[in-house]
Amino acid sequence: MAQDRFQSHDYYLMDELLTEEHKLIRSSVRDWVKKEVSPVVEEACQKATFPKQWIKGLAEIGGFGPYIPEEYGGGGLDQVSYGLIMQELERGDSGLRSTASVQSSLVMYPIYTYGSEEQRKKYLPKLASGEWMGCFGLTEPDHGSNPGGMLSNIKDKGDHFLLNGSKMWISNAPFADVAVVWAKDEQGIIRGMVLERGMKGFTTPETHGKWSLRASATGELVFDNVKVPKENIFPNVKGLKGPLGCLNSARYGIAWGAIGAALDCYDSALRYAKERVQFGKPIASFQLTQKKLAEMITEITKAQLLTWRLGVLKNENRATPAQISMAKRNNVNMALQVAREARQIHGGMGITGEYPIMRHMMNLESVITYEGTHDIHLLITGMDVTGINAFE
Ligand code: TGC
Ligand code: FAD
Repeated sequence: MAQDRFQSHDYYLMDELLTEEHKLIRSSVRDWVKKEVSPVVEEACQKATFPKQWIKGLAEIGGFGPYIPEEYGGGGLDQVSYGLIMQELERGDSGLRSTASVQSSLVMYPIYTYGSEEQRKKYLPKLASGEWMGCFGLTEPDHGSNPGGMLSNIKDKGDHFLLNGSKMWISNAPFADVAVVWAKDEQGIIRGMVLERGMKGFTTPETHGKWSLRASATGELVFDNVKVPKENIFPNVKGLKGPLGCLNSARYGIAWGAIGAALDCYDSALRYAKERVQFGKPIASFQLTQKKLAEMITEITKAQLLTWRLGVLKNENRATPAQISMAKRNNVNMALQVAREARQIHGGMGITGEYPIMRHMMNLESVITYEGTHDIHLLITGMDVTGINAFE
């Protein structure tokens, strides 16, 4: 990628709603992304590798467990700070944000929220420092949007459970040291547990051939009679609300993250439109280009307002799952549309790695599907406003 010339855009003076601490956190993450991510991200995507050196940096900037209390190694920050961190990371690359949001919201959050004190003390500090990386296994080959139908199961064997089944499409799986896994017990009740790499019968084959999120490692989790000690089961949650509760937190982070990707595309398109001359004029002087740019910044601004308000509600423990669904769906779709328009503004250059556009666009094709697809979130909103469940 050419030099990272990103400058952020704040059309509605949203910065006035942020504290000095928020702005400091945002600028330190932005600086780190410019210095450590932008110079290597294009090559990492071309080669489909996750740059492992990012782990140390992510830990240093507080990217793992920003809102987990400090006594467990987390940052003790509020939800707006978490959102801003996700925004800046995804400005760099959705795969980078994925790595951080899985670790924070899908691994640390459930251990903190559903785990025993021993589980919290054992895992959280190491996850916060990046010494251990985690993954989250909910999706199965035949159960994606409908995780309640999962087939992975545990059988009580006295002092341990025996786990069988498999998970698919699991971010961070190929290198994860621990996995938060959801499986049904003999009564058909979903239980959560922590697996550790090295447990006999537990393997994590990598998924190859992705055209999207190429800088994020994805894999399967395979459980072949894995002995899971009883102390590894989460004592404080039972049922589908366990994994779905984690998704609230991760989807919230994605709603912010998508704004980062959109801002990067818009910023690049605006600069390119002013610099690129055709028919003797900058292409920014053509009304059709101005329409694209004006609509992009309008949609970004609406998404920023939505997300900021959601952050305030989340800080007050008042954000509902349906409100989070609305923001995830709106903002990811917005970012994808912005990326597509930005690609057009860049002309042929828009398909190259000289600019971040095509990479963001391809990444967002995963983001619009994972953590609940675009249509599933629409149906969650539909259910919320009508009171009628379209899934039944
Ligand atoms: P349903 O009967 O509606 O609900 C079952 C129980 O769960 C409760 N619940 C929630 N609790 C907390 N938060 C939420 N968002 C919740 N939504 C529902 C509900 O109250 C009920 O509780 P209880 O006590 O009555 O038992 O469930 P359903 O089977 O009809 O499914 C509903 C549906 C389709 C909305 C849900 O299953 C869904 O969201 N599907 C999408 C699946 C999904 O998002 N998978 C994501 C996998 S993880 C991932 O993609 C990580 S990508 C990471 C990265 O790289 O960044
Ligand atoms: P399906 O559920 O088969 O859906 C296919 C299509 O049918 C979609 O368009 C969907 O909207 C539609 N559809 C399904 N049901 C309905 C309905 N009732 N009404 C209308 N339309 C419907 N999962 C994890 O557990 N952990 C991870 O870390 C993780 N990381 C991922 C990383 C990547 C790169 C990707 C691509 C996925 C990841 N996932 C992860 C899985 C992800 O959450 C699922 O892909 C997603 O939930 C959709 O499931 P599916 O792919 O099986 O699609």
